[in-house]
Amino acid sequence: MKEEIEKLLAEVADLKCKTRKEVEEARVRFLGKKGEITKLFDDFRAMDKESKKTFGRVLNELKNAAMNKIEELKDTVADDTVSDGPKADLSMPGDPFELGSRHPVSIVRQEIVDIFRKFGYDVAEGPEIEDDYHVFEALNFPQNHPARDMQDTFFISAGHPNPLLLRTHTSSVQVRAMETMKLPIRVICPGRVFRNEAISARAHCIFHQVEGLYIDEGVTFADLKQAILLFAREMFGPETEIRMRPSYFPFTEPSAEVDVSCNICHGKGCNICKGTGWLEILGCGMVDPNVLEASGIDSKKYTGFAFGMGLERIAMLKWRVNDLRHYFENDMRFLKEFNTAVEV
Ligand code: 2NL
Repeated sequence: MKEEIEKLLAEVADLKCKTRKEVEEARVRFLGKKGEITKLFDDFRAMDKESKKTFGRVLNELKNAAMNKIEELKDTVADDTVSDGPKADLSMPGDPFELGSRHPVSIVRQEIVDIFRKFGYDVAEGPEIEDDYHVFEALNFPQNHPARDMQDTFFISAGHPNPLLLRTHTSSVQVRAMETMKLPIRVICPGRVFRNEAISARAHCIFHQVEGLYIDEGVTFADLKQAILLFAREMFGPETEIRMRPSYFPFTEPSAEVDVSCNICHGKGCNICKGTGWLEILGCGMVDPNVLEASGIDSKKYTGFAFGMGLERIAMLKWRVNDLRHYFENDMRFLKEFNTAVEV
């Protein structure tokens, strides 16, 4: 037993391993269930009391020496546990972090709002779920106007004297501005609007508008024309001309539709302006006295103008997109065309 212990002590002290696998093999050889040191312990148990006294301490020293050596070797050898498979290629590029881009409708909205803010307008927003009063009644829509029909408007609580509905224009936000803001009022109201329409290349049941309103003493149609001309030149370039055609809206009198000169063909005729040299961009007019009075504004003292435009239409003209549905489908190939990275 004595020689055996000394031999194993020397072997343990000299033990050298290059890999984890070799360390594990050494552990099994000395300390495993059938290992050499384990076997000595089996013999030890069969010894008489006297011999146990002699060998107990040295045998434990051998076991501790072996355990310490194995732990020590584990720390010094290379970890080859994954060495059989291919090594990771640390020169590979990482997964790219995709930057988002602004939606074209958001880009156009921001541009329009920024221009009117420079002119001194405040930005106002309001609820998408509105009541009949703020969408139709206060805006001088007659009771039998087709927009009040279920065919054109999404009603939420039809049959009620003042039913809830999804707003069909952002004019309701301006009505709320007239009810609450101090005069003079200059507001610009961007927002999402809803109409019960069949979806096509030119129409969608959800779309976006920006409307503007200016009310003060002595505001005239000449002020409206100048505001629209300055806006058009900021938006479409300093060479831009505008023309106004008479139109009709229940909430303005007189009313006009505004065209801007086509900056693609400069009047020569192209398929965007359909050969006319002009592109329709907005509707406007002098706020009807009935509309002012409905919101408690004295129409003898104050006058105002208002205008509204569809953002999808302006974005279609700006980027020459021929189908409105692109703006709603969120196809990454389309959205990536507008690669103005979002600032964070
Ligand atoms: C269009 C035409 C327009 C207005 C909107 C308005 C709002 C108030 C009073 C009077 Cl509170 N008018 N808004 C006026 C004229 C035209 O929009 O073609 N929009 C897409």
